[in-house]
Amino acid sequence: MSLKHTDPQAYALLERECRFRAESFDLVPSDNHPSPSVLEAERMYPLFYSENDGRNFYYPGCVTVKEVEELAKARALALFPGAEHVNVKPTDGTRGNEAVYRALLRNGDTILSLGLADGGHLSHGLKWNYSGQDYKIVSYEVTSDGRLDYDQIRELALREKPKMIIAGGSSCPFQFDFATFGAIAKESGALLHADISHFVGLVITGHHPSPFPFADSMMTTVQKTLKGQKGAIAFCRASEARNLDRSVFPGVMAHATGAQLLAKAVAFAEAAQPSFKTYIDRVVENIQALASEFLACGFKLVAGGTKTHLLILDLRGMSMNGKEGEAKLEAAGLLANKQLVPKDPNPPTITSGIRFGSPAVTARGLGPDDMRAIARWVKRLLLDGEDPARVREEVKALALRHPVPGLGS
Ligand code: DSN
Repeated sequence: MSLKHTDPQAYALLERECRFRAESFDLVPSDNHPSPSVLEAERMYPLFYSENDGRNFYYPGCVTVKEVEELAKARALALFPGAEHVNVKPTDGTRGNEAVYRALLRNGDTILSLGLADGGHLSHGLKWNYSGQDYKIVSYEVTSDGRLDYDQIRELALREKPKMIIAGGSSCPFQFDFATFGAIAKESGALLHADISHFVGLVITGHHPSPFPFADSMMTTVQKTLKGQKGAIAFCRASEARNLDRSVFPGVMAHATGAQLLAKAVAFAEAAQPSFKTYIDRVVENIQALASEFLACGFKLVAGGTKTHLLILDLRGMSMNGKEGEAKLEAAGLLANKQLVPKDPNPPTITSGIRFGSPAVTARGLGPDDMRAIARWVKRLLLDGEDPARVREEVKALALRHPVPGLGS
């Protein structure tokens, strides 16, 4: 019996979600569509407990899953030349960062990280997150034109003497110069931690500098530009391997399922293929096309453009805030999220920006011409005040020509 017959109510929700996704475009830069092989690996692998700390297993029947984990580890390390040790178990990025901090820091230590309003992540020191509660956070900021100021970062590091500097964030149209971060960390006696969750695919394919050999630790999620299922992986130096493994289990989490580990292993193998490079080349080409067309339409962009897979419309000075803009776009089937801009006068629930990314639409086969069409739809909705219902029909027509991988048409 299929779900349709055993639980029609749940099935109706599933069907509605799939239809909505098929008829819309997901431009949230942290979203992506894993390949059918990744989805199959996660769906088919049997569910059972296999808790372990890398040496000791606490359940029977773990011979094969142990090999799955080793395969995922070997494939993850192969993606990042210079990396020394990886733990492939973290279930999400916030947990992955927590495991790294607990392995390398003590409560009360100082962390220097990018502020949330400037593109940082909540696990880099938000006061309502464990990171902001267990550590003393000092923030570096971006300049008013949306760029990193390495003189300011160096000055803060030398003055505050942090135990760790974090390079990375979730809303960064600029790149991280890890060599410079490494030099600052060395000079100030800090560890360097890289959170490359957003731009990991660009690192693997040479579109963004690698954190290695400069970083002491690194964390990335797997579901963003890496195109895997939800999850994370954390890296450290070989000398800290045991610390990190124990910090993951039993430190901050219990069980990573075999399904999660196998899906990661499959995604890592795919990311090593030439086709992944072709995909990321297209992600970059597509975001550049979107950026140019937005500028031609009269929009302002944070940092003036982008060197990654995402961009941020700066709505300051316009009649609409980020929240209102997001709602208009959603009504037309264009999913892009409200986003704080540097020195934003609005709170995170309102914002003055909208963040767009190209990973998911590129996975559906869209190209630069389609990105330019998307920019023009956004102009009609946000600048010309056109009724979203009219744009919705055009969006739907294009979306249905580009099925979501794994969902069929
Ligand atoms: N929530 C993710 C994002 O949207 O960037 C980061 O974890």
